[in-house]
Amino acid sequence: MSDAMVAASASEATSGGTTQQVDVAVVGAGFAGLYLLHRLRRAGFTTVTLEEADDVGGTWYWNRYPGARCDIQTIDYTYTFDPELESGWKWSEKYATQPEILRYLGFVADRYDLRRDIRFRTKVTAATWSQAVERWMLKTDNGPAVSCRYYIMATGCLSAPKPPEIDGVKDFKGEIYFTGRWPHEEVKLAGKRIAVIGTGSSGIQSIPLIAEQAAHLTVFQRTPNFALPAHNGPAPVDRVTLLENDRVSYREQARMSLAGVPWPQQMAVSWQLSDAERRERFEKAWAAGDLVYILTQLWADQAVDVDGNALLAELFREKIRATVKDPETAEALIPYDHPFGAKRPCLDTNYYATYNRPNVTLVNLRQEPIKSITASGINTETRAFDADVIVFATGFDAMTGAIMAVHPITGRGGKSLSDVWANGPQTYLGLTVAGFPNLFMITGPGSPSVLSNMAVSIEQHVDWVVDRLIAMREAGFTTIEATEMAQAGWARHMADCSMLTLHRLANTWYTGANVPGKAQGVMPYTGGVGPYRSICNEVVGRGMLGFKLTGPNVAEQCNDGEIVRLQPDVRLVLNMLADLKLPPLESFGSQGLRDFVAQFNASRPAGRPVGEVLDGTLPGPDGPLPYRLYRPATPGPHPIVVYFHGGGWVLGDEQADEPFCRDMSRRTGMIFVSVGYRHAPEHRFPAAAEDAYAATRWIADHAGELGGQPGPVLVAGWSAGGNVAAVACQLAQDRGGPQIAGQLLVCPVTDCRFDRSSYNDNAAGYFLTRSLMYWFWDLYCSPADRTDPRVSPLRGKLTGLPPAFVVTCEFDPLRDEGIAYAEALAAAGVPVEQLQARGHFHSSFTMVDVVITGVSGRVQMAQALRRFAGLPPERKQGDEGVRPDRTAAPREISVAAG
Ligand code: N01
Repeated sequence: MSDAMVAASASEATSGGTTQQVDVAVVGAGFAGLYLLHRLRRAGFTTVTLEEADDVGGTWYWNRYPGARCDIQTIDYTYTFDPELESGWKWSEKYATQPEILRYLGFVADRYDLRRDIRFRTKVTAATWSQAVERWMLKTDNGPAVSCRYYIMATGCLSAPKPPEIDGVKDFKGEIYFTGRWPHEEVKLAGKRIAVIGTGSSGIQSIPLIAEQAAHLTVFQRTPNFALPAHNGPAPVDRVTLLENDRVSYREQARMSLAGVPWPQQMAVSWQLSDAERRERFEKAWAAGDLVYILTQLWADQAVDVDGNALLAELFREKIRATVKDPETAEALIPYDHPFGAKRPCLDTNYYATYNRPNVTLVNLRQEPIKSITASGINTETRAFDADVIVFATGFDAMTGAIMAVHPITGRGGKSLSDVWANGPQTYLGLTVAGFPNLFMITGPGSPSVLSNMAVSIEQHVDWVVDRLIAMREAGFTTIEATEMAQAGWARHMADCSMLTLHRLANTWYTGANVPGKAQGVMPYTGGVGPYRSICNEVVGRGMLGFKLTGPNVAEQCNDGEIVRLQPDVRLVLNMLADLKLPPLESFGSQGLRDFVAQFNASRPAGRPVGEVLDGTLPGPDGPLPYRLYRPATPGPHPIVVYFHGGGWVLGDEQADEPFCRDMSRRTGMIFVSVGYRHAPEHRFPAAAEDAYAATRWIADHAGELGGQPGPVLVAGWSAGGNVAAVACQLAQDRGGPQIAGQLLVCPVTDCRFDRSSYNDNAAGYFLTRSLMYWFWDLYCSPADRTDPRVSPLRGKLTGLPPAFVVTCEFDPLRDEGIAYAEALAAAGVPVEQLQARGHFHSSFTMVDVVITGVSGRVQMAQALRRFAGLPPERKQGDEGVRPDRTAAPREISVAAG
């Protein structure tokens, strides 16, 4: 349809009123809307921006309460798209005030002459997609409706203030202010009795300044928050120097970082550091006064592990106790209900010290909830507080509130966005929604947005969207829409990412928990800014994966699929490995590959502390075999697990899977004895199998001497170690002992057939490749021997074997033979549970402390071993924060009849 015809039908649709016709309509003239307008115009799109306020600024237009400042250092919280703009503005402080940021946005608007395309004082009241004309029709409360091909919401994440949900607000006879809608004219607070409700960032920034003016300030706190002193002043010299020495790479590092500020990935984990080292790191962060720094730079497990986090939270609490003189007030101000960072922490100036002032009272609403607001003040359940002014610092209907404020947004087939999002926002990449063609959101739910430096995330989203519109125009496409499959895949990936962090352990606006009745779930993307950017780029690189594109004169294009099927940390590991650009591992030769693996293992943390680690040797069929024993710190005697490492019968030793053995010893409360068996090509089949059997028998016979429980042992192994563990169970049965109480087989080799699907599906790209497996087989076992059950246990006699827990990983060439073994055991009447780990690769479970999403699998493995040993399931290991992934629950395989 030509644009003239579109215009005609669009004006008919507005019952005679004039309709403004544009290519793109943008809602919002804040950080995102201004940059959008600039880029769209430059790209030659006709554009209008609709803005409710009477000037530019967005959040910085509305939030003018005393003390409002940004809490990302201003040299980072700034546009970076134009070097001349960067050199044309100099920030005056480390953290700029709201008036300065607003002046900056005005300066940007002037510089690019943006205001002429902005309709101020204009609210969009409804938006409807017309499939017939392939355009959006926007109704407004001021001036003509707008007909646009593309509708982009740049409405901000924290723009819709939340109603206070307290009875009696309208009865109050004094003055009422909302931090998020602070008046433009001066508010006179001096000498008044002031009540502030709310202690989030807005409350914490404004309370010290209000206290300086008020006759008396009463702060009503429902939940205490962590606040770090900003130490505001000039921008820190070291950061400015870093930026000015190489602006391009500084900005690029920010774009690829976790949170949009260029700090490196922290590698040291809390338990590798002494108390003194941890304290030193904490003090440095406290002095730096930088939220992103303290959120990311102390130790690697601070944001993913409740124990690692608790160490930091406790140091924080000490600071609050040391600052607030009255111990009862101090205790009330200390957060205990959420891990540090799970809820948005705050940046403050004199916040805690303000409670030492004689004119400030803290009311702990956990002890005396607000009953109502009256004509003269606020009544709690136990007291009445008179006030001349009430300040609501009660927050926002975050992330979805401003989008849903345009109501209804009606997509294809008359679907309303509020219905589609009734159970929480569903998006693809946080940018688009299936069923709503040509609608984009900037920093929408499902993107890193509020967990990042917004300036960086906004620029990335704007560039991505405008570049797509340009590419579509060049290719002749006129509509773009996310597919349901892509959107569902993104929801799964979002859920996988949020399993890694501690956000879901807090009641926070990140999850919608602050708004009564709102569907709850972690709304921002928690996988990090850099990974997110690379995913968005990958979508484009893979032919707009997950999008349907149509146009009048071109064939429809739809590469349907899920952009990320790997677990997020697995994806990072595989990307890092891919960046190494290694040749095929088999090309190293056996000794070369052993050296490579040894070097690789030397750089990883050894694993968490256990009670004792002992080295020894045991007699093998052809000489002594080394072993390493891991004893739990709990009182013994403990059951013993005989463990066999992975490495394709060629690589590794009794120390190769040390982090896994330590982790499992702690989780199970059992002794793990990791055995160094002989390797190919020096010792070919059946050396490894015979060693495994001999070691199992010897360890069972000497359990007492090893400090273990006499009686049956358990066996476990990973990969080729899983193979020899399975074989040891069969040999024990054939040869009359020892007794084995259960077997844990993690990604085991079970058969010599290479034609199962997983060998093809996962032939390359997941570290363990098909060609590497072929090489391992060739080194270990001649073709004539391969059907022998001592190397292909799937072909053995399975009836009567010990109960088994078999783990397989989706992206592993060995996946299907593991599944086949579990099914064959079950068919033979062996009790079997099987964990099919979605999104994992061959090494997921042994890369402890790297692949964090492997925790829930190891928890289940430990529970299985304890069940096999007749022990109760309980063993606390500090990662309660990492809840088991319900989608990855093990399945019990029923015993097939006959
Ligand atoms: O809002 P909040 P905010 N009765 O939701 C309490 C950004 N920001 O405006 O925690 C009593 O954080 C509520 O209690 P609880 C920043 O991302 C940035 O302060 O729900 N109390 C909480 O204490 C920030 O996170 C800057 O139990 C009630 C407070 O009100 C986000 O905006 C500055 C209540 C609300 O805190 C939101 O911050 C300011 C009730 N009925 C904000 N309802 C910068 O520096 C709510 N509360 C860039």
